[in-house]
Amino acid sequence: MRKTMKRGILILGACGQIGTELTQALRKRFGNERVVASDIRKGSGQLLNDGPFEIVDAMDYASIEDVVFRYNVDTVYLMAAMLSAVAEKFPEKAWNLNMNSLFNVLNLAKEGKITRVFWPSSIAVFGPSTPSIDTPQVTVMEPTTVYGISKQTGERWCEYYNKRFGVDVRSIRYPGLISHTTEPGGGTTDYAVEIYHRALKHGNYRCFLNGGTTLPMMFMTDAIRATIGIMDADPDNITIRSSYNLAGISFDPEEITASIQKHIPDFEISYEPDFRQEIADTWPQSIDDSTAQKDWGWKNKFSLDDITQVMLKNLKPRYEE
Ligand code: AKB
Repeated sequence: MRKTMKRGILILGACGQIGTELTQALRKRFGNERVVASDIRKGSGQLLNDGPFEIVDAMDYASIEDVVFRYNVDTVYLMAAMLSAVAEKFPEKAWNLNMNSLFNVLNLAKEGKITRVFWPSSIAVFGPSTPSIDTPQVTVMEPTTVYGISKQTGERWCEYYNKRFGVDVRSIRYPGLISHTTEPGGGTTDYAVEIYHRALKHGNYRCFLNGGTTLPMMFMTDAIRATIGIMDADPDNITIRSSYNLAGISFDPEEITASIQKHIPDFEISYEPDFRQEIADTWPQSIDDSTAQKDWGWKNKFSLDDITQVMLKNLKPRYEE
């Protein structure tokens, strides 16, 4: 009997906040050799040592195509992007990166060189005119940030490539993500990671958002499970080809402070909102993800107190003398 070689999986932007943990999870599941990590520059030792790593610029079609051929890749996770806060500083750069990388991957799929694409969207696709509590899957979307505009546009292109060319592209609108393994990369929700580091290192934190700014958030373990879950789903069950709403938990800086104070009673927070407050004010407070639940069985697991416990336990050794 002829043995068919298992095809490769490529992660573009593997050294980023989601990419790092996604690469580890996919390697654990499919074997180190099948999962090719790539980024515009070399990342951590583990990503390089555990399996194949390639320098790839996600804006360069030819360099992605080359890796796709060399590793017989059939699935691409496009995790390279410029997030909300940095994108406001470099609007054109953000637009070029976020859109060109998506076109490259969608076109590879359209040309039959790969068969499946995962592309991350975000709660940033929503704007001030969107209902902010239990934001529905289909609703008004008038994003006011560069990042949000690029994600909203990307969603439309994903849907278009699926309907017009049959591209199997799947996507999630990630909320703010919290992880002790990887640092966030220039987003508006980054405070929810910084706060744990500061609590352990200094016992206080000056927050760049106001105390009552409620935003949708999620622990990285749940986000990775969601990413793998949507890619595992039967294509017939994926009824949304733009991007799925994904709910985790919702909290504001005061609530995360209270959660940390259960472990570090003296921890103090102060507020000095900057330009990121304006971005946060346009985003939803909570998300209705019933379509993801129905279509591919999504359910969040980690509560705020669960996250706090895991974050403090895992970060503590770093700050102990
Ligand atoms: C950001 O804050 O820009 C990101 C996001 C919500 O997509 N974490």
